[in-house]
Amino acid sequence: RLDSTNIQGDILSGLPKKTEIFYFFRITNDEDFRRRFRNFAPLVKSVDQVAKDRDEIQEHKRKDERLGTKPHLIPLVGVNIAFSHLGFKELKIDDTKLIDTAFLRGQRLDAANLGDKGTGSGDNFVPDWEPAFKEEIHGVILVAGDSHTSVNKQLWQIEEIFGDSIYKVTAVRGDARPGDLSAHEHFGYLDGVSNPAIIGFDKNPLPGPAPINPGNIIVGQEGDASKADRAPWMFDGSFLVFRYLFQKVPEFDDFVDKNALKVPGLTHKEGADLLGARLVGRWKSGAPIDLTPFQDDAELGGDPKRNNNFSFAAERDFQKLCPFASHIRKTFPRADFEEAGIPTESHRIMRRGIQFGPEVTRQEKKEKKTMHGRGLLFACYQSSITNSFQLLQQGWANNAAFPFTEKTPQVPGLDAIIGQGPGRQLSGIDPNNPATELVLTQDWVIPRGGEYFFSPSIKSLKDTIAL
Ligand code: N7H
Repeated sequence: RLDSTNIQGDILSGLPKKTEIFYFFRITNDEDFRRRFRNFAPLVKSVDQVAKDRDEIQEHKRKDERLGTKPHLIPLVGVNIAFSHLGFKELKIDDTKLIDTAFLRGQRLDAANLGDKGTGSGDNFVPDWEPAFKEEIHGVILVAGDSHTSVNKQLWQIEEIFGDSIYKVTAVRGDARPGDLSAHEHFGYLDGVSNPAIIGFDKNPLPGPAPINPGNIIVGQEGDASKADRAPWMFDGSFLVFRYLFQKVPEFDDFVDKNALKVPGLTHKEGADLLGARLVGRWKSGAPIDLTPFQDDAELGGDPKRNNNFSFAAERDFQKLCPFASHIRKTFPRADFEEAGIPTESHRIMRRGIQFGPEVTRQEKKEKKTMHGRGLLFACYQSSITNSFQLLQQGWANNAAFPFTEKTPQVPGLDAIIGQGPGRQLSGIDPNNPATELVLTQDWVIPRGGEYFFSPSIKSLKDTIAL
């Protein structure tokens, strides 16, 4: 059984959030930092505490409904922390048994592998990132909550605890989108639908992909391929990948409009929506096109008992229902793998991102051009970055030949949303002519920074990090 009091809350429960700050810091004085850390550690919420917070939120929601009062959020914050390889080095903590080569090199040196744009080559490659993310970053503090007021207040307290022992490299704030769009990302699609259920943690997994062994997400647990090699302090931790991803929303909308699929019986707008759905693999409502290929079904999209219960099994080696290179099929190919006898569980990730930036303005819509930065603060947890995030981005999304199909000569193409590199095109977009390739005329997701971190257990925060 997992010890939910020992694992940081964001990893398995997801910190409840309407807003979240990722606060990137450098340690300026390691001894001072470790002494002060004793006062910081009690602020860090475990999976168990976050689950209780979620129960409290539900209880308030029910009460509002019972009394007929206007729904309101209760003031609530959650804090988590993670360190980069350079952070552990600064603290003189030996992290070599974390083994992961991507983590040990850091994301800046991995940017070229991920397909990020930049100049130079090899270890001299300089990604086209925000300047702060090209600096040395030792750790990230996550502060999530119901409102800017709660989160800011908590952050001030944290800054006071650490004083001069840390230097703020940068802080980025994410905010859920307003009103009914709060669970949708900026292109408009429902997000946070599909995350792996964990054996020994999720008591009532929803219908969908089989629950996975905890060690695919949590280091040292059953299913962690490097379990035998880890040092004891690494147990119950998890690698956190952060990516600062900007989205070109008016440009995406314009492309989808100009290339609307022409299907008898569908209006131009419906043809455009169908194209968008085939790029993502889901309709904006969240309904998977594997289950409802030609029209949206909002009820299905919003029903957690049905909206993840599909596997592409009906069309392994075919892409009439869902293109191979649609974002969700590329990043989790389900039966494309499993029917070939290849387990996918070691490549799953637990996604915990949040949107940032304002809604698209009237002027941006009119000019079909992004004028304000917006996108996704992408965050995900796993027990191996090389086998999960890095492989998903480099080996799958950016690889035109993936998934490796046996019976069709059609080349899948690049992931329509996050695929990077030359040859941004994909097949399977026109259900009636799946071999026809659609050229994606520009990138809609632009990486502008990131880092690889390790989020230690609650016990290790107290015994290994704090003095
Ligand atoms: Fe993706 N999008 O709006 O198109 N993603 N994603 N993602 N993503 C998913 O299933 C999106 C990114 C995964 O289990 C949905 O919750 C955008 C990166 C995985 O079926 C939508 C960005 C990586 C899944 C989006 C972005 C992934 C997934 C459907 C960047 C990893 C689950 C909703 C700005 C390298 C697949 C859902 C499954 C789902 C979008 C980034 C991976 C709508 C806009 C960088 C594994």
